[in-house]
Amino acid sequence: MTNIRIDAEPDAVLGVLEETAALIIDMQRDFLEPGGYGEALRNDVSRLRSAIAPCKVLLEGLRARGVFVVYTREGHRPDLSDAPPAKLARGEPSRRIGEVGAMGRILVRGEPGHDIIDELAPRPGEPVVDKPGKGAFYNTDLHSILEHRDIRTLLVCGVTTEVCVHTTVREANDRGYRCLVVADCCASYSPEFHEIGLRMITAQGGILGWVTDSKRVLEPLR
Ligand code: TIU
Repeated sequence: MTNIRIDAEPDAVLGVLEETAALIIDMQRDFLEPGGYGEALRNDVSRLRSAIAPCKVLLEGLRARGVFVVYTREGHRPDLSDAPPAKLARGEPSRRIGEVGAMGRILVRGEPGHDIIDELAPRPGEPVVDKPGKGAFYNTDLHSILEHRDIRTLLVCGVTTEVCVHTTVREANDRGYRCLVVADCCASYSPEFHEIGLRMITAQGGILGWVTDSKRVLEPLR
């Protein structure tokens, strides 16, 4: 077992490398590329691209040390039977979930837009968890996957900071995981929400978890 110390706010985290996993939330075309769900919700999708390069560097460093990597994707069954009507009803009718966009049907599993962006394609052996909601633990087998590996600490990356990353961190925190949110590997359509979302995690002595960055994660792994 390899003990590691990762510098973070509000304080450093002591963990075990073999009990640490990277959780890459929803780095999908639907959120990061034009013509998908993010754009359908009237967002400037280019704002999320800042997270791509740091995620790439972080993943390369983590993989070199054998750290377990798990990906998630938000999306629904082609018949939309797993999508709550209240979620389906949001947005302009022609650009709602299930409608045909530039990357296939919006936020539907199996469509080009649903896939992870090419820059961060998962490697063989890295599970991809499909989730119907914002939180990665809701109606998925993520908790089992992590428990079977004795994972206790999560390095959380992805989009968007205040939506799926935040919801997942809250769910993980309640399940006993130590969450380190890797700030430069996350992004939001709203820079203000990104900053405030991170502050909400570390407030009150780390009420929901810790915040760090890719450099500080990789430092003890060199
Ligand atoms: N709209 C928005 O900011 N996010 C989502 O709908 N999903 C995720 O964050 N993945």
